[in-house]
This record gives sequence, C-alpha cells and structure tokens, in this order.
Amino acid sequence: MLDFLRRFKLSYMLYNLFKKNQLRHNLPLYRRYGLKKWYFSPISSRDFAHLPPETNPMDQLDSGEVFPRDPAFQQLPAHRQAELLPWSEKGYAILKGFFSADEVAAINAEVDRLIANRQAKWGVGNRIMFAIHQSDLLRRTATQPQLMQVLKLLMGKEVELFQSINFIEASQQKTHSDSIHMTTYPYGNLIAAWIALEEVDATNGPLHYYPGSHRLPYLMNADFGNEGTAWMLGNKPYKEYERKVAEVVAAHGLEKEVFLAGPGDVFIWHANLLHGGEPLADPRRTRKSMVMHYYGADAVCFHELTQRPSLKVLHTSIRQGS
Ligand SMILES: O=C(O)CCC(=O)C(=O)O
Repeated sequence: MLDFLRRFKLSYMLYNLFKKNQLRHNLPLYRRYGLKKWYFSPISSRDFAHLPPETNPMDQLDSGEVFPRDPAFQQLPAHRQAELLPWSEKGYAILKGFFSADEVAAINAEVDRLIANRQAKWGVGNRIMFAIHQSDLLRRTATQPQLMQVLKLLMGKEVELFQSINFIEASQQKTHSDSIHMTTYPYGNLIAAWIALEEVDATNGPLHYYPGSHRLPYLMNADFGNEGTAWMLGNKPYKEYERKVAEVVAAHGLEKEVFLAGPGDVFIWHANLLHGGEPLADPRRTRKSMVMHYYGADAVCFHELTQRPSLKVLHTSIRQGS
C-alpha cells in the first residue's frame, strides 16, 4: 500500500496544489515549450521528448576561449583563473582554500548548534537536509558573493540556490549524475558546490568523479525502464539506475579520480558530471562537508525520479535561525 501511494502521482499533485507560490514561475516556461500543464502537474523528461535535447548555451562554448573575455573572470587572481579555465573540458573546478579556517570553524559550530537544538532535519543516509532554511549563517555561506560570481561564470547565467546537504560522515554514495535527482530543461541548468569542512583523505570517504563525463548523454527514466504511466511513477529500484551508470562508465572506459581536500577547499561540478562518495575506510572518522545545488535561471526545474516540479526557494520561506 505504501509503495502504491509513493508511486501514485496524484499524491504529489495534491501536495503541490498548495505550493502555487513556489511553482507558478513554471507556467510561462511550460507555454514556451508547448506543454499543457497546471502548476501542480507531474513533469519529467518524457514531457520534453518531442523537443530537441536542448542544453544550457554555455555547454556549447569553450571556457578556455570565453572566460578570458569575461570582465568578472579578468578580475580574479591568476591562480583562480587557472582553476576555472578548463571547466568545459573537465566538468569540474577545484577552488583551493576558498573558505578560510575561521569560516570553516564557524560553519562547523553552526552545524553543531543545529544538531544540539534539534533543528537539523535528518534525511536518508545521515545527512542534514536544507539547513539553509534553519540558519542564516549557512545560507550566507551558500550564497557567498564570490562563490555566486564563480557559479554565474561557469553556468554563463545567474544561478539560484535550491538546496543544501550537510554531511558529518562520508556519504559513500554510488556514482550518479545529479541530473537524475534535480533535472532541468534545457539540460545543464544545475550546478553543485561542495565544501570540505575538515581534512578529507583516502580513509574518510572522499568525493570521486569522472573527468569529462558531463559530456555524455543525460541518463533519464527512459534509459532504465523507469518512465511509469500517466498515473504511476516507474517501479524500477534506484539500484537499476546505479547499474546503468556503472555500465556507461565501463563502456566508455572512464577513469575515476578522487578529491583529497583540505578544509575550506571547494569542488564545483557540472549538472551531468558522474560523481559519488568513496567508501569509508576508517569507520572512526568523520567527513564533515556541505554541498549546495543551484539551478540556472530561465529553465524548467524538476525531479526526474519522482516526476515533481522543483519548489522554488522564496526569500520568505527562509526562517532565520541565527
Ligand atoms: O558528498 C558526497 O560524498 C557526495 C555528494 C553528492 O554526490 C551530491 O550531493 O550529489
């Protein structure tokens, strides 16, 4: 029965019916793409199947050529420019020492405070979801002006913070592309920034990633038989998606890299970069980190697996906790 309700699209539609303020911005976009939908209707990649697989215009450009002409890029110090320049080719950028030791200490103290006050909203896999809604400090971290400027440069457009996740321990999450969880049309309108909040080495579950994998086709529900029907979501377990990703990695002979980070380092990845978390080799160790996901402006944003439109974060929906 629970599985039936989880897969029954009407349950999500009823929930969304009461979220008009956070969904109505989609209506002009639906009209632009010829979709006949209400603001609370289900949505998935299948709705765009009749259109060419459009992507964010930045994905057709070469960062090595366009960034040097960008005034915002020209103002960055030479070492940051070097970190950002190969973005188009690699699909990720590493910003060493982006946050200071004091900033990292303040973020960690804030997370401890949210946990102690029972304000932290724990999600699956021991992760704190959307703490940006409980903490002004974490929201300011996620929207720090220099970071937002870098994200705008990489996406070639304004970005809006959608979500944050704080980890105390390693995620150990299998390889995936964020675009199966937070999807956009045109594709490529999502970007993530991950902050190391302590030393991350081979034993406490570092991030892994596959350079260049962002250029492969986006894997969507149809690619692992999970499209479902007009009323029901697909019934394939998430493991089937992970299996499909592993198949793609093997078929293309992709080579995994691991990000060994110092506190304050930032790893930014493209919407379609294959990545995940390495196993925790030393179970006594924590792996404190915070990841934020941002949507690019002027795109339809939704969740492919649950076929729900994404709720826009309104300023009024942020409760200030500190
Ligand atoms: O922090 C990690 O280990 C993985 C995080 C991740 O894959 C994500 O947020 O998409």
